[in-house]
Amino acid sequence: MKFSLCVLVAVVAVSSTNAFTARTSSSRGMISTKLHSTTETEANPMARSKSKQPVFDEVCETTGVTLTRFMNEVAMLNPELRELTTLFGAIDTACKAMTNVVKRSQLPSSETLGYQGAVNIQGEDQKKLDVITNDILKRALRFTGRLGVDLIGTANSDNQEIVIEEGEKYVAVFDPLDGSSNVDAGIPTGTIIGIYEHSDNCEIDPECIGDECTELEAQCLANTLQPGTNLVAAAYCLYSSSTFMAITLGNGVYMFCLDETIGEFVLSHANVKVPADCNIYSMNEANFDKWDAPLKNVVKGWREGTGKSGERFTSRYIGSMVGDVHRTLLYGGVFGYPGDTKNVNGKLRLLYEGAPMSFIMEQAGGISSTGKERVMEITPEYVHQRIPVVMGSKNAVQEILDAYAAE
Ligand code: FBP
Repeated sequence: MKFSLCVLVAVVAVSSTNAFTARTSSSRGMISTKLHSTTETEANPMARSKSKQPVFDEVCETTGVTLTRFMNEVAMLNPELRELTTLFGAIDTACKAMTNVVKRSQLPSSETLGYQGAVNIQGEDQKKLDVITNDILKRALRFTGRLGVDLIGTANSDNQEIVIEEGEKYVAVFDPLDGSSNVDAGIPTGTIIGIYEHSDNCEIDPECIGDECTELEAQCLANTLQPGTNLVAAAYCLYSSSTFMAITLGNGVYMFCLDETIGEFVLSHANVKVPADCNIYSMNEANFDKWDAPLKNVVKGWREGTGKSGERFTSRYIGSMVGDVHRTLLYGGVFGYPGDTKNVNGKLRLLYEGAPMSFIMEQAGGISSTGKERVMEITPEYVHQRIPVVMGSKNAVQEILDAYAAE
């Protein structure tokens, strides 16, 4: 009864405005526009074109909208997104499992302590948790049957494997446990996920053998190398004092907090907007001397209160991208892992860190750039390509872009 009551309330609530009339004629569009306020949506240059924007029925948020319910409503109002919402069902379950594994990981009895004793394709020591979280999410996504080619094994920071499923719609890329170097100290970590549409020129005959396979697999791999502007959805899950999941389907950012008493992610922040102005920067300052001059000058101005805003900034840096970006979305600020004289492309991977997090930041009204280019417009040349990234409050990030442009 609560569900229909809730919806009923919604209709009545908005009847005074023109939204109700909208409900009778192609109601859905208007309702979402209404709740997002028409002007706001029009003013949000990042909002996907109307036809691509999923619509939500948000009025129920006050009564506690679970992620499952939220996705059901999205599917109901946007039948073309039904398969995508199924994927989010798997992501929901996997993130609940991963938050438990992470939380228990430091218990003496835990099997997940320490290193796997192997290195991943990038020569980094692999933690047992990296492998376990990779398997949890890979299996959860695979068994939705919704992934055309899940190059998860390949398109993530850890190991090599391709799984082929015929004829489905999406490709998933993800970093199963971003910031895993912090996990043994109980510092926040997270999972980052990007969902692309799977293009058809990737039909692999599972019977293929030898070089023929590798040729076709390479073609499929290329299939994943899409710019962020092709993302249909992105999400991160933060494992910290609370477990948060933030998602975008191309029409705003929605955050859900895990209520462990009911085992559900519950909508906690609807249509998140990162403050345009801020006084926080978040970068590994140990690399300061190796940064480009434009960036150094801007950060120096922020430290001294001589920057564009005249505000003296403070510094916050967890060293886990998901944690630093989550705080930036809520409090405002500039998070970045810029290039420097040692690592010209910085440290973050474009495909499964930079692009998905940039999609979320842009959908929240922020900016994400290399300093010179919009991260979302860069097409990866290879899976583990790294990219310099600065993202966050638009006026502060713009200050960095202006400094580079003036260089
Ligand atoms: P991993 O994907 O290997 O965890 O590395 C990414 C990361 O941990 C980011 O989450 C974080 O922003 C950055 O590296 C921290 O790097 P550093 O320790 O050099 O500041």
